[in-house]
Amino acid sequence: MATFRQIPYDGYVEYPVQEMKKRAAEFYADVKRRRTIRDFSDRPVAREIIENCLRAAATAPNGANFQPWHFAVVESPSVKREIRRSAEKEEKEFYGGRAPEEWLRALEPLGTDESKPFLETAPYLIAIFSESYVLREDGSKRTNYYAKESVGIASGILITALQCCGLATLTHTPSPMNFLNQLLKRPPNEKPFLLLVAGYPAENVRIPALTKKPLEQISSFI
Ligand code: IYR
Repeated sequence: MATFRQIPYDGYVEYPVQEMKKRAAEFYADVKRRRTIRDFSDRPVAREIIENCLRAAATAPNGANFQPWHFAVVESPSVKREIRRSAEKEEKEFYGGRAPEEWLRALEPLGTDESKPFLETAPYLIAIFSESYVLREDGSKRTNYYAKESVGIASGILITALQCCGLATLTHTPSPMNFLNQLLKRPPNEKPFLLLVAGYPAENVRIPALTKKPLEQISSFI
């Protein structure tokens, strides 16, 4: 196989150390304002904003540059309605006993339940699919290495990009979510990874008073 042509890396920007410290502190201050919300406004959002956030997500580092993702962006009210109907059906079973007791107890403090009106209210649902393999013309499968890791990184960038331009998100994982393949006409080599809800928060939205583990607990410098 041919190797890629090597070109100068002219995108790198070096900052003076003081500037780096300032940027790190500012980025943290900004990103820590992100909170998952469960109540969205129906205020429309310009498609161009979503498109650039998707372009940003697709810059993610990924296995062998195979870029194993697909973002199905749902604007259509009727498709949103169908997604809500299918998700609530699965979630009803999940909360009604399919989920292990321990899992349901872990969710209790968050107060989540099977009702998912935000799937219809929010202007955008972005179904993120992970492409675990690609079918070659001869019918054989080419593996996409580290597909889940790659799509996880891309999803993180997408969430941060959306926050950066002033939108709120909800990472929703109806379980199971195979119905998304059928509703969004995605092929069987793509597995639903995350259903990202994006839009403006509803007025007076409330969030749980969560805290994050301190740095000492989540890191070690060796
Ligand atoms: N998929 C369910 C359950 C759920 C699971 C976890 I882990 C959460 O952090 C939140 C919810 C739902 O979306 O309600």
